[in-house]
Amino acid sequence: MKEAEEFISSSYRERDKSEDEIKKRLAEIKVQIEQKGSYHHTPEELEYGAKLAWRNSNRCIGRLFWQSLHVIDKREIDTEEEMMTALFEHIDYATNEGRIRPTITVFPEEDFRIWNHQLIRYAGYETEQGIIGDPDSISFTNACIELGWEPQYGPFDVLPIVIQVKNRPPVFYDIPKHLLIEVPLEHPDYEWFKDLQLKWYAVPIISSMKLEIGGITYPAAPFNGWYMGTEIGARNLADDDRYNMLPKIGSLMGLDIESHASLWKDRALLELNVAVLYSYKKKGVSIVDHHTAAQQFKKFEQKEMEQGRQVTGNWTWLIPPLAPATTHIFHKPYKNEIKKPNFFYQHSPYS
Ligand code: HEM
Ligand code: NRG
Repeated sequence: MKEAEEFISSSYRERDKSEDEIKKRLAEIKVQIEQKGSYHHTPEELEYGAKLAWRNSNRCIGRLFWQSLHVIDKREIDTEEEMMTALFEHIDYATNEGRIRPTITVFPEEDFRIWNHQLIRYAGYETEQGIIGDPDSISFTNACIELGWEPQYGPFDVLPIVIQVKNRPPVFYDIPKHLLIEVPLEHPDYEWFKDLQLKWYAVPIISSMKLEIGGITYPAAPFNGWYMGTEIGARNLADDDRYNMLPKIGSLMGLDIESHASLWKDRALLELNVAVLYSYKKKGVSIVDHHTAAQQFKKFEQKEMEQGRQVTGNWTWLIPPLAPATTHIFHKPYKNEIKKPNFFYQHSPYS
């Protein structure tokens, strides 16, 4: 009730509702809580609550666009098949042939769980010859194999979507090929770059976090925006415990990879990131570079200040992993206070 009160009164006020409406709605919620121990959000409360959860996401640099989030209300679904269909629809709507639309689908408050970290992600296999694919996906990939999914042992195998409904055994579904956009990576100046046969998928759709609004928790509420280039070029393909591509790229660039002081890592990292931005642009898939993203975040800070709200943020996540000190974010502190509604980590349903 206390969480509901906080959410309803502050969000209704922001939406220019009267004190009378707040009172009336809270009385209604009180009855619902007394009768069933919980209450039901109106579609408007859900929509605005999801937007606030994005606005309050301290690790996110993309928050300028919080008001444009497209919220799909799927709280009334009942079966595995319905959930699968809703997830495919999310992928299709959000991908939008490359002109990515920030989208969230909200599933029922209980009994529905998505096992994937992201709806679209590459498998990782631990083999006798070493790791193939994305090392970050190894444990989930093993869970999929145990459920009967057929491993292909390629470097970029798209994992199936695993959903679990009402404590029934989990089921997996392959994402239809026509719904997937992937971007093969090439470099504007280095002909050889495409021969590395690197690629990444178009849309990051986080599906492992829970959405909390006004005391109600939604454990399945996958959301997406578009990528910032560094997520792919400075982390996913670069980290030595991910695809670890820097040594290969540095060598192909003809750099002295034996000497730290040659800054071969920095130069390889830079060209990998150039390739990511160039390739997404060429394929017509939305992406933002970290300088533009930081400028957009600055605009978000200004707009929030104009509204009399203090921007909270997690500096360690907000600074980009490439040239951080070239952005304004690096040079100021952020208060990492957790406001609600928000997205939170939750226990993995497997392992
Ligand atoms: C984190 C960018 C949209 C919620 C992040 C991160 C980046 C980012 C770069 C840090 C990720 C990392 O270091 O792994 C963007 C961009 C968007 C966008 C460019 C384009 C529109 C969204 C949307 C939501 C959202 C639509 C939710 C509705 C979050 C959350 C995190 C995050 C909760 C933290 C994730 C975690 O803790 O693992 N975002 N974002 N973002 N973003 Fe955004
Ligand atoms: N770094 C992760 C994705 C985290 C969220 N990033 C976004 N979110 N851009 C990766 O896959 O590289 N979003 O909702 O757009």
